Amino acid sequence: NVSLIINGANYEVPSNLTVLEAARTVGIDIPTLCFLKDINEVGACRVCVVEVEGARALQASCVLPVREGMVVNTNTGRVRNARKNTVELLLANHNRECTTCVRSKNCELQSVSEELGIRDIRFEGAKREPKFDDASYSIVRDSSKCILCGRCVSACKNVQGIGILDFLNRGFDTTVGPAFEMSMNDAPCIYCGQCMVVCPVGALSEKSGIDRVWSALEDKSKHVIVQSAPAVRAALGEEFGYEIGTNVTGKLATALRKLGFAKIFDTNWAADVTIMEEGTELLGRLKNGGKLPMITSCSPGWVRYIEFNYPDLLEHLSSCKSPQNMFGALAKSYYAEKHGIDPKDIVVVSVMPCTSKKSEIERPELSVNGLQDVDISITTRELARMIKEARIEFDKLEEGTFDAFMGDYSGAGVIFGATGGVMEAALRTVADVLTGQDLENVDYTAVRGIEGIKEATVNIAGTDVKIAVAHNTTNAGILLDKIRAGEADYHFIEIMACPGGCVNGGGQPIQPANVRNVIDLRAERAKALYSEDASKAVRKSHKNPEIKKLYDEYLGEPNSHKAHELLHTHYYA
Ligand code: HC1
Ligand code: SF4
Repeated sequence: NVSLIINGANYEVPSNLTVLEAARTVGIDIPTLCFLKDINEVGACRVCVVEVEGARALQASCVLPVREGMVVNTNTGRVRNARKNTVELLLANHNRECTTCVRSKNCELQSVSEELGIRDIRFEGAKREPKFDDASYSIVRDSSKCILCGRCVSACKNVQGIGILDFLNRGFDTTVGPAFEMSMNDAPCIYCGQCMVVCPVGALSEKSGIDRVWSALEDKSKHVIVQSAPAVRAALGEEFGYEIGTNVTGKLATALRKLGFAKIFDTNWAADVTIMEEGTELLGRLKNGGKLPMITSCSPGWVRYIEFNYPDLLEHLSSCKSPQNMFGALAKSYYAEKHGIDPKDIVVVSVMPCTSKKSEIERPELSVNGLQDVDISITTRELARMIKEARIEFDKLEEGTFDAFMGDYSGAGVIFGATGGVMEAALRTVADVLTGQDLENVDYTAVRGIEGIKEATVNIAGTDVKIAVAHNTTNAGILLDKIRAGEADYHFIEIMACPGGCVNGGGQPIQPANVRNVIDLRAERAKALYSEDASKAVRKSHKNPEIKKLYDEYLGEPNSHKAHELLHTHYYA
């Protein structure tokens, strides 16, 4: 421990803290802007400056280690004035069109300006004009909103291990973007959106599909159905004031119904289908000497990552389409046939915690009979905006349920949204098949939790199945390097592109740094899914009655010819 004086009072704090952390632990708040714990600790914006006795210049507290005997002042005229100056300079050339900004009311620049009491801007900068990169299906970048905090650069480089974004040019012309000012569409960006959820302002946002959904809903010639991904229910409530980690499945269903969709279905149902197909594929590979380890293929950011960076390992990927696309393919075949609807008239909308899903649905091979599996993919955030625009009072909604046919799901389908969930869901089914029993224990706790790479050996009916689970693409890369070097003897691997899995996807509600610094969103949102799983009577995909019906009435066996045609795909080097 060290003792120091902050604002005239003596404190003893652990010696490994920064001044910012020390102050906050003793209840003295210091404003920050670029700082994001563990991700961006660079002292770039200088909003967190403090006065330290003996030092001439003000110091950025987020990168300043505490020292024995230090005397710190966080609230002098000089400090307040410096912070104001800094923010005013940022505002001087910021595109301050707050009323039309996608991040209005959820903007950290707006908040800090308000907290510092900035009422006019003493500097007249050359205000930047909107400058968009909107060439991709997933992400829109507006450099006129960027404040050069570096959070997106750090998230892409240090969290995801990718490094698409960097600082370009110098001085007044400094911007952030891919090298050579290339579009994100031309860079090997995986569209995970991890840059977006850490952006404090409106410089990075999803490409909105809201207008297309509204138009489809108005079009009387269309039959518009919706599917909602596992992780959406774990976070949507945050947009309406619910505590982080609240499961809002019932209200989500009612909100979707009120928005006017003809049927409200659930991607969880398709996750159960995925387990049938993927589990069978794994058993086949184990039996017939197929390519091992087999790796999951449901996270489109992850699929892009392996396509760009490890094309030599593509044979390891499961041939399964993602649940999102399995759902779409079955909606335009199974559902259409059973209900006598022309698939051309069906519009499939998906609500996803993900920005990469918007690009996934455009892949030409993810189609059936010339129709794309999924027509429009919107994020959890966009759904929240639609609910608000429709003036639906979310907190007052009754608890509803999803529609039968493609809406009933097992606990296994729910946990897909958290890292380790796909693996656990698969093990529940594979273990029953290999033992020929209805096993009672369905909790594979070794694959739960937010450790970066989890490994386990599960003995099933006398066979040791070696598994691994990785989330975020840095960890994915570590496992792939092992496979490439011939040092991995796993049978099955789950990989999700986002840290924590889909619950922390790039399309989820954006929490500001002051929340992210103290709450682990990955863990809290995952709890919402595991508790729903525990509450379900049916917790194994193959026990879901609607899944049995799908195979009995339509697909025959998992991995049948028809299943292959509709539900499997291929990848590109
Ligand atoms: Fe996911 Fe998936 S779990 S990829 O993380 O396999 O997005 O939630 O919908 O498709 O089911 C995302 C979540 C989601 C798919 C499923
Ligand atoms: Fe990097 Fe992901 Fe952002 Fe692309 S979407 S720039 S890969 S963090």
